[in-house]
Amino acid sequence: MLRFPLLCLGTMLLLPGCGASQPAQNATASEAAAPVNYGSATPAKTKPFKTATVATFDNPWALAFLPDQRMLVTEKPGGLWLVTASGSKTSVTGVPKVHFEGQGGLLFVATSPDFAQTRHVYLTYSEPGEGGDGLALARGTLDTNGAPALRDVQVLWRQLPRGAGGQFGGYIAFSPDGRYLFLTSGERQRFTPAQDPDQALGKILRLTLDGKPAPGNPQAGKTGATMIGIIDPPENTGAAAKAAVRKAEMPAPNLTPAETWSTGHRNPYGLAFDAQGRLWETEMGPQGGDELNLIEAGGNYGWPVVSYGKNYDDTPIASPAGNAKFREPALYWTPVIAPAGLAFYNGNMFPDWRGSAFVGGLAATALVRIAFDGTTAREAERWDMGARIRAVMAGPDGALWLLEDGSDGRLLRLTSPRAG
Ligand SMILES: [Ca+2]
Repeated sequence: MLRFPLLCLGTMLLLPGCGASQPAQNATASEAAAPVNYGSATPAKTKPFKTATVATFDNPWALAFLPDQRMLVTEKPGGLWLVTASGSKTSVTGVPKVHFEGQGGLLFVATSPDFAQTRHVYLTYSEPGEGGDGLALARGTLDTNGAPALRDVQVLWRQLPRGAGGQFGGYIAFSPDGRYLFLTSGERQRFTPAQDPDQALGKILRLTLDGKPAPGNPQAGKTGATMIGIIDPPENTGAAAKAAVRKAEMPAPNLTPAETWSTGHRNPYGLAFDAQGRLWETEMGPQGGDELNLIEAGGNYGWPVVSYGKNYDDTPIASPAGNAKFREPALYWTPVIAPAGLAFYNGNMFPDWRGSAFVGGLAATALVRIAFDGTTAREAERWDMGARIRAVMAGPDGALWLLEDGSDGRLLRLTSPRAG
C-alpha cells in the first residue's frame, strides 16, 4: 500500500493550478544562463565518420575497455562478454543472478581505476529479491587465464526499498583521482522518493571503491530530513497533498543518506567526467525535458517538482526557470531524444571533437554531439543512426564505440574517413 499515496502525491503535485507553467525556453530569474531546448534539431545529411559493425549482441547495455583494448559488453538478459577489437566474443561466467524484465536486467559494466593491479570489475543490475527488484552494485575479479570468469563477486551496495518499477539508473563514473565511485540511482517510477533524503532513489551517490558512503559527502554522518532544497508544497496544493508532502519528508528509521551526492533525478542514463574534472549527467525526462546536468555536491536537480517536460497524462509540471531551490539543466530536449550513454571525447582520431561529449538517443535513433563553452552546453551535431543507440564510449584507439539497443543490437566502431 505504500506506493499508492506516493504515486497519488506525484499526480497531485502535477495538477493544473499548482503553480505549474509550460516550459519557458528563455525566461529565467536566476543568475544561471537559461538552458537551451534542442528538440527541433534535425540530423545532419552527411556523417563525418565511417561506421563498421564489430559484433552483435542480445540486448546489449554497456561496454567497458580493458587496458589491452579488449572490451567487456553486458547484455540485459544477463550475458557478459569479453570482446576483441575485431569482434571475437567469449562468454564470461560468474555474473550474479539478474531479473531481466522491462528496463531491468544486467546493466552497466566498468573496470576499476586500479584494474591493472586488482582486475576489479563493477556491474550494476536489477537484483531479484523479496518484495521486488532493486538496483545492485557488485564487484568481482576478472580472471582471463583460462575461460574468462568473474571471481569473488560481492554485492557492495543495494537500492532500498525493493519494489516494482523501471528507471533503475545504474551508470557508474569514477572520480579523476580514482578514489571514488559515482553511481546513478533512478527513482523507479515512484516520483517523490527522488526528493526524500532517506531513500537512495532519484539520487547520484558518491561511494568508496568498496561501496561505502564516501567521506566528505554533503550529508556524511547525518540522518533525517535536512536535505538542501526540500519540497515546499506548492501554494495552491490541497491540504491532503501538503500533508502527503510533509509525510514524505519525515525521516525513515534506520536509513542513512550519507551516500547521497545530488538529489532530484528521474532516470539518469549517463554519467561522465570531462577533462576539467567536472561531472556531467544525462537524464530521461517525462514527456519532454530530457536533461544534461552539471552535477555538483548537494545540488537538487528538481524531479518530480520541476521539469521542462510534462507528465505522461499531459498534466503540467512547474518550470525550473527562476526557482533558486533547483539546479537548471545545462540543456534540455523537448521533444525527447531518450538519452543513453554519455562520453567525453579527448582522442586523436577526431581532433575537432576534442572536448565534446557524445550522447546516444534511443527515441531519436541518433548520435548527438554536445559542444561546451565552459559550463555552457549546446547540441552541436546530430546524426541519424537508424537504430536506438543504447551506449556510447570513446575508445582508447580514438574511435567512438556505440551499442545499438534490441535483440540484435550491434557494436559499432566509428572511425575517421582519413583513418586507415
Ligand atoms: Ca531536472
